[in-house]
Amino acid sequence: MLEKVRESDVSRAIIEGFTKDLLDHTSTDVVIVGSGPAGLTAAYYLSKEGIRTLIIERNIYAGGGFWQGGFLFPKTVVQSPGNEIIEELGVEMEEVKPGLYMADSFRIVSKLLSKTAEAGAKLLNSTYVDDVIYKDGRISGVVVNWFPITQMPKFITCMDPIALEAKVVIDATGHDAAISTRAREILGLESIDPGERRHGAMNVSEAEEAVVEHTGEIIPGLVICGMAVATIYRTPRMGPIFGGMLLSGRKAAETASAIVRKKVPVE
Ligand code: 48H
Repeated sequence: MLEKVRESDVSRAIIEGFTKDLLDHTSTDVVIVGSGPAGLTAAYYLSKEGIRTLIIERNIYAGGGFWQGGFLFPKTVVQSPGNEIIEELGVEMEEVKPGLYMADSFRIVSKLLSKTAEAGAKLLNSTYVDDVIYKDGRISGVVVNWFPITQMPKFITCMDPIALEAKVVIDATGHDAAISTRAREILGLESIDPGERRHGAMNVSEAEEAVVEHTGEIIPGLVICGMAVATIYRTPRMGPIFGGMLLSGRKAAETASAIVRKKVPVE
């Protein structure tokens, strides 16, 4: 026999639980925008360190492009030393060539998600970041709204967003580089059409090195990582390999942690 439950108790549990999480993060240490491989890896390392971390994802599910390898095939390939991050999660990888590793995408993503949740990070899904807070020369938070409202007819979309403050915002929005693009526009550095392709042609090894190298604090209070780096710095694309995304996410976590703890940022 299943426990008998009152409908209103189910509603109350959802409303109270969600409201508590949101209130806990109206002002937090780090907001990560985007839950692909780079953003999730950053969230995993930050929350493991006890840093209050909120991931914001416009999709209903977290994982971004990490649920598939190339050509919609769900096999994830990484090169060394990216495999060490995956193996640290407890997922064994097959070495397909010296230094090149492969495993089922859903094993990796589900492990990364569960370890990140267990470490204390919170996920605000179906929510998109529309703008940033910019004060005293720093990015100091994000402006958010429900993603479904972007799909509604224009005449009923006059719904104001809310703002969440953070000591550091991480742009992990992938190809869009949505947060860095907006921040650079505010500073008069860039004005581009949304969706414009900005990375270079494919060159796996150069692309992967460049993503990790340029990961860092791009504007005070804003750290960029993952594919967004290739978009902003116009470096080559790497195609369906994820070592650079993972190492970039880890470097973003180190950089954000240093800012939160007011240490010298990672070079
Ligand atoms: C809330 C947003 C917003 C917004 C976007 O695309 P991702 O998987 O990004 P990365 O950088 O972690 O990984 C990139 C990788 O998946 C990839 O595309 C590669 C390696 N390409 C190589 C190539 O040659 O093409 O995840 C980004 C996430 C997604 O889930 C978006 O839904 C989310 O960010 N997002 N969430 N507010 N404004 N913009």
